[in-house]
Amino acid sequence: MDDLRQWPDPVVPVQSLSDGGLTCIPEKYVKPPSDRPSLEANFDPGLTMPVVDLRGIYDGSVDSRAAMVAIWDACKEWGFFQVINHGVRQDLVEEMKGVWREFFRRPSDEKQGYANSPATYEGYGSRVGVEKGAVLDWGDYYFLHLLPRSIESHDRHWPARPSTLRNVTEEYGGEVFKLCGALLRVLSMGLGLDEEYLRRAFGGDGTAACVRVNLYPKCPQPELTLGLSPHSDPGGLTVLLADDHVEGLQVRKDGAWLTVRPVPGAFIVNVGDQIEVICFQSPTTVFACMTYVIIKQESTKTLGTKLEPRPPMLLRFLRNVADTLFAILNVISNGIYKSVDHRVIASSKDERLSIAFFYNPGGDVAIGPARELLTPQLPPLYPCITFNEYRLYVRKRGPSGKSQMKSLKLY
Ligand SMILES: O=C(O)CCC(=O)C(=O)O
Repeated sequence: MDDLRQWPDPVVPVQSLSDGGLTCIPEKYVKPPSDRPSLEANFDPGLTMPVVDLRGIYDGSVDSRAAMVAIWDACKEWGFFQVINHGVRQDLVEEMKGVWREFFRRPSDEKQGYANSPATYEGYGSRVGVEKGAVLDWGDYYFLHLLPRSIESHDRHWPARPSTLRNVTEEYGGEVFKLCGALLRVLSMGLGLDEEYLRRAFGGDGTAACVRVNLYPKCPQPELTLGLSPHSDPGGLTVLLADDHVEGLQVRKDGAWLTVRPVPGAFIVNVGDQIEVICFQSPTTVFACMTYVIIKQESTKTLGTKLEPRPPMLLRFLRNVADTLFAILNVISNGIYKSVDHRVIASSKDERLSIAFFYNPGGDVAIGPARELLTPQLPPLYPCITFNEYRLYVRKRGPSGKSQMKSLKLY
């Protein structure tokens, strides 16, 4: 579907369904059995997301090295970590949650005045992706561009009430933006690059930021649906302010979905697709990548001939071996920050609010693997495309996990 002016089906805010006191969710929210969440067995006390104290990073004390190493490890093993002492004032954080809760309590007609379109997503919405007849998620959201100033959402997209919402959101955005700058420096250093590398790659002063405030209303049948389908974040870094009282975020770890327990006062940070693309080919993965590329190329050549539509068994076997090797080495490699699938489960007991801040490359900045991390033997695995092109690609298809990124791979 190429017409991004309007949604393919009428959009009904989930909040209005939930407030209407439904006992069964409408068919279009019911996920196929394989995509439904298991609402138990998702805590593993021995496997908790790393929590990093950033105080040392800011004051340059002896703890800073330990914090940096913890961030690098978390980005490789989890693609996610929580941060405490992150430098964003707690009263501002509380105000941010307060103004947005208040917005979602405004009358339905008022909120509908900000209804969004798939062209830019700015405003009040309830769906992601424009595939007609897609199974929907049990959540509403509000999306705004904050930076650079040249693309900040136009006045008409900003809710007029509560009257402090815009100031609070801009101030909060400015603070979290600084936090992301500090984290990006740490990530650059972990790749052996100069500390401004990733910020420059994102377009320097043209680096972009947007915010998505998610409201997951109470759901009468949370076992049949999801608040937000599995996806990796298309941009650079995400800083999530999760609900203090209601859990819901699940992260895919070693093939299983783990529910995140937010630490009070912490942000949850995750690596987006653009960072994975930039640092994908570190020297430590040369062996895995070369094996993978050569065998994949061979089997693709064979696949392409009319005479032999399927690759011979040996090649298929080798390709499977290469895939497995590649996956194993990815996990243990020193040089990869991963963007990882996550999703949100719905709750029958409580409504949940979360605020995702996205730190992204400038829209027309072309992102591809860092040249510094390539070797002559190693062709890039991802094409170089602008962030706007990538975002459009993702939006047209809707949330579908890491398959978005994998489908772009050159080999
Ligand atoms: O609500 C959450 O916990 C996660 C939100 C999220 O993943 C997103 O907005 O992209």
